[in-house]
Amino acid sequence: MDEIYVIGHKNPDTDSICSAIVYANLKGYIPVRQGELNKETAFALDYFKVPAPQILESGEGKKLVCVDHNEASQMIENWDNAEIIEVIDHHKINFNYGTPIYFHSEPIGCTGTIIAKQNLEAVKANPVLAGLLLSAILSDTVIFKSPTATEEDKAIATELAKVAGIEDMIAFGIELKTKNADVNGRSIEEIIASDFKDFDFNGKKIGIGQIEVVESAEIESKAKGIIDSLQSLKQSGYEAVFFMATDIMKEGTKLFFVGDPEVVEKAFGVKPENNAIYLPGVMSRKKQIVPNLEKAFG
Ligand SMILES: [Mn+2]
Repeated sequence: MDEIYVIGHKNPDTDSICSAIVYANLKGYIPVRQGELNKETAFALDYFKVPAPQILESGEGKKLVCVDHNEASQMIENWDNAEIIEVIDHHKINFNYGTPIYFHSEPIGCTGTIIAKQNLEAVKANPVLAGLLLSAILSDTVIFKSPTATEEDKAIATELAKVAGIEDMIAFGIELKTKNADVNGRSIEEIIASDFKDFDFNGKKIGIGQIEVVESAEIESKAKGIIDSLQSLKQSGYEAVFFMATDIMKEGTKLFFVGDPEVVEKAFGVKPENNAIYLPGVMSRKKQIVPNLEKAFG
């Protein structure tokens, strides 16, 4: 039988990595990744003593299960010469495929929640798998503060925490979330690239990066460098490029951008100043940024 690879999105986050590892483990498939681990994911793997999946450079000729993404712009190179056999995701659906496949999507906080739900007994029998999915859920839901988080995410996470031996799940979540928030020793380009996604809005290529911080003053003091960096990204072929600096304590996002300010004003109803707007209560790229921009650029 051909080997089957489980893969998350480009610039993988904790959900993409941990969901791939767990699903592969449950099914006898091989977990792989697109690109480097971020610090938060590295912490989670280290905590539960799990090795990082190998990097897969190309989908050419491979059988793939895609977790945590379903858009072509976030898929592996040469995915169109791969055979996608299954998708498990919680993002908006932008998927068109020539043959029937398994496609499981739910409007909940984390792919890890879907995998835990579908395989609850097996996951509960394995503290390491439970710990990995718990990490994914705490990460994606920003410790349940994100508007994407549901009661189901919280209930599943609570069960997983017990199995994984994590007594204080919120404290563990804060420890996890602060790993990526540390901007020391990283260039602005690295910070923007570490959680950056490409989107296709009506034929227009849009890039949206995000950092979640626990104290936003430091990142906001780098505004000029951020705009310069977005500008050079834009010149590589984007209609517009955005960078969300999300303060998970204040629960709000400073949205930096280069592109047409009128479109941004139309999208969010706020007049930009110095290539940025502040959006109180906004924490989720998928739920609070992408739909507005897709409409405004449409
Ligand atoms: Mn996810």
